[in-house]
Amino acid sequence: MGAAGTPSTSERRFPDGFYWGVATSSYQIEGAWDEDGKGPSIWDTYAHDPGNIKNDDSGDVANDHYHRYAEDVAMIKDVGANAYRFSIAWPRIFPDGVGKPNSKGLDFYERLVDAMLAAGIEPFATLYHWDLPQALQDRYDGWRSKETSKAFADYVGYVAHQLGDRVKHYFTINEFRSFVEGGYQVVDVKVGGKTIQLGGAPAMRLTDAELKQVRHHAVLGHGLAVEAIRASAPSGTKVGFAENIRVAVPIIDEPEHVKAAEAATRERNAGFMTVMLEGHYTDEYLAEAGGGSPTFTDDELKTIASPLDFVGINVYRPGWYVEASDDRPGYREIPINASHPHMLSSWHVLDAEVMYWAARQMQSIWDAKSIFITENGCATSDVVADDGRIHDTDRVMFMRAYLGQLQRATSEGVPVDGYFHWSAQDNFEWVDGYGNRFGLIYVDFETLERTPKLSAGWFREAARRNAVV
Ligand code: PNW
Repeated sequence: MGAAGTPSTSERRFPDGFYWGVATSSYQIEGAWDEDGKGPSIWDTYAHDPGNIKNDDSGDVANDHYHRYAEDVAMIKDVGANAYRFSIAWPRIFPDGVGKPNSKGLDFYERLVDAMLAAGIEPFATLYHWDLPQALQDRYDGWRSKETSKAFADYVGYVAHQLGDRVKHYFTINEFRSFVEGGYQVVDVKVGGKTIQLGGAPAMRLTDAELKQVRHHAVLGHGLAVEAIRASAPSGTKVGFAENIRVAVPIIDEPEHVKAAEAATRERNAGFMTVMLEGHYTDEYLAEAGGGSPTFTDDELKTIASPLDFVGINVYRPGWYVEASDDRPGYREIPINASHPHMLSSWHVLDAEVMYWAARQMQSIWDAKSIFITENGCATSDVVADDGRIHDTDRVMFMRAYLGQLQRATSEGVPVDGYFHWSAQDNFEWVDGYGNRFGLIYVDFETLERTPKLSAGWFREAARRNAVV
């Protein structure tokens, strides 16, 4: 507000009705890994195998959110969020992947959703955040088989039918790219004379050609799930995906470079985002040297590109910097400099402008009409200070910068309808265990006590003002 109580002209406001959300996923916070009839997931198996996760951490107990959900919903309300993106653990609902549903598993999500609604928080459910029922891994080799895509749709149809009176927004699958590339093509890297396996569950080592088929089954699972939601949820239910788009950032903001970056983003997301939004694979993708071509039918492509109500993108870092080129394919990649700043995670190259370009390209390449930022956040080296507070100034810097770029996009008419901060609270990280803290709320993993960080206060004020503060 300006001095006279009028909105100041420098206020960087978001559109009215903007959703201010926080996000989590089931395996990373729930714990209760074998309670109330839940079946094992591939992440239970993977984390129980010594050496796979730093310090041999696992999600067995995690944040014990399964039992503390009421406290957690109250804290989400306290940080000022009006939306919460949580994920549903498939093996809680179908312990065996398919067959008879486990009513106790569903009961948990009903309690959680009811608590959110009572607190005035809009539930956004993600239906797959990588915790595949182990039974489907054993039976079908997971997403190597189309049977898994079909089983996914059956599970989704059931959930949408059961929760449809209360949950109006669904994300089918979280980060296709991460679980496909990371899970089905693990790679060895040498670090200090030791060989480290990079990747995660189910830790398969497929060829490039085989990997393309897995990608195809993942996007097919998404399309079948969209159809299942249309068939089983009340009309008005909205659905989209949550993909970690890799974004080409133009090195100069001039039309020729901007166009080159769009071409690069479209091509480099060909196996996921592009086929889901365009209904065909690009010629370049199909012709990639040594990559083979997935087997698919025209009907499957139609399903994969089922119309969506919104698109969700997880935005953390620039994928590449790009400049225009006279040579094919019309763009050239610029390597990221060794001294380029990054956040605590070494992969987390810092450049807030990726937020602007990610949102803008969803509109300019694919004419998206409703966009959600389904994840954005960073790990920082948080400690409880002598005064009992957690001074995560770098997370505040990060949020102000990224949300500033998102506000820039909305002010130019890019239709962004909400933002979900990753994460609501510190949690289990897929490879780093409990060492990497992404939360607005600090969690002491000995006592499970939760404490809002400095950044939680920033978020609350931004949400209250619906503006960058
Ligand atoms: C996301 N990258 O994964 C996941 O959806 C979350 O489950 C996870 O906790 C979070 O990020 C933080 O790690 C990512 O390389 C994986 O740019 C890779 C990247 C970004 C996010």
